[in-house]
Amino acid sequence: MEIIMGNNYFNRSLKNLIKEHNTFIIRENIALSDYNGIYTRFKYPVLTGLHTPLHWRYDFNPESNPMLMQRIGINAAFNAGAILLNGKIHLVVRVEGYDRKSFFAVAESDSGVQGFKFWDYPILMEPADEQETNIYDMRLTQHEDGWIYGLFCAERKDPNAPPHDTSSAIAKAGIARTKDLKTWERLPDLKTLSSQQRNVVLHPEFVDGKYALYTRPQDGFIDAGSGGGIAWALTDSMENAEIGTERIIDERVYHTIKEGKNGQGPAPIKTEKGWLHLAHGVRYCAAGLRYVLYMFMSDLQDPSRIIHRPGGYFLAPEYDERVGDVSNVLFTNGWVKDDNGTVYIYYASSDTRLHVAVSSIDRLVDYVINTPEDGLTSYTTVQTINQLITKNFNFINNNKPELEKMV
Ligand code: M1P
Repeated sequence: MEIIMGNNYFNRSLKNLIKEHNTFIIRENIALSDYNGIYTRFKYPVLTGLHTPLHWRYDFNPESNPMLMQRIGINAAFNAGAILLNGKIHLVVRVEGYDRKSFFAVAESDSGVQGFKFWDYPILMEPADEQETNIYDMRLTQHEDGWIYGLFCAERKDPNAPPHDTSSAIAKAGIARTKDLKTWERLPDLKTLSSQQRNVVLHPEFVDGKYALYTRPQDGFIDAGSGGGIAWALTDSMENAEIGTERIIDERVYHTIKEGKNGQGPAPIKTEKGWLHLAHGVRYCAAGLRYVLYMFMSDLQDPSRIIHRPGGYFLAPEYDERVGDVSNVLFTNGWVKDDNGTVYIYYASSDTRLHVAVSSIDRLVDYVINTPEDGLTSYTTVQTINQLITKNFNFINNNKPELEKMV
């Protein structure tokens, strides 16, 4: 290896590196054929750590990097906020370095299913204070006040942890706003009575003249303790956001996909029938925690009132998605509805990579309204299945001639 080093080696390696990276970035994504009528999954993740620009990771100067070695490693690209801006889908991605620090970076694509390209620089988000250590999971809300808000988790070491405890942390809801995803104004963190906050999301419209927040009060950093449901609270201002009592509107429930904890995903989408919500639910199992995605719908006039609760999960990790830095996890904090009613759902698997599933408002509304609720026991589950079987047999018996012509 040493023999071929020098300019030729450097130039050849750089050329190969750039060529391979470009091919990788523009790789065509393939819609998978497994059908449930609800959404379409795709073969490849839309973003991984390897999608980050080479100029974030390599020093391109042969003088200071004659062996063209990677200088800064990017471990993962996952939980992304999403927004349609200037006709393109933009993601504010949680990027994580080899050093375990997360930060935000914008990637954009024309199609929403492939070709996502990061902007030249990641976002240099001003910290709320010197103790802030890590930021992640931004939810973007295009609010009717004219600003795009980014709410995210801002984490710091627990100041009350004993000296030998180097992992206890406090999670707060960080707030920033922008008009173009380029210039960000950091606002004070949300003031709340709860000792920990994650998964805080801003509702896109004023409610009773106030800003409305979906929150997730929790006692511990990982353990929800007495909290752990999706809560609702109002604040007069986002410039000094402060909430009092948080009312749980979607509680965790014994022996369901959200028995451990749950959290609002992206900001809800308004439809004629109600607000569509996407969320994550966490259950306990022998392998640890299992994170899946679920949906619900809330009332148009009172978005804190849930009117439809389809039972079970909407999307769960499968195949390669099951494995990663934190295995058996699907998480979402971004989706986009385009002008045709197509919905692009950005979900991350196992805290490692980001995928897309494509659906439509019509399909999601139908799913939310017509999927049976969780009856909470094995007995009621079988009753529900039996009702569908009986309905199908009645339909078949009543429509035999027509059905025979079809097959
Ligand atoms: O590791 C899985 C997820 O864990 C957290 O979610 P929650 O607050 O519901 O436990 C978040 O840190 C999230 O980023 C992560 O994907």
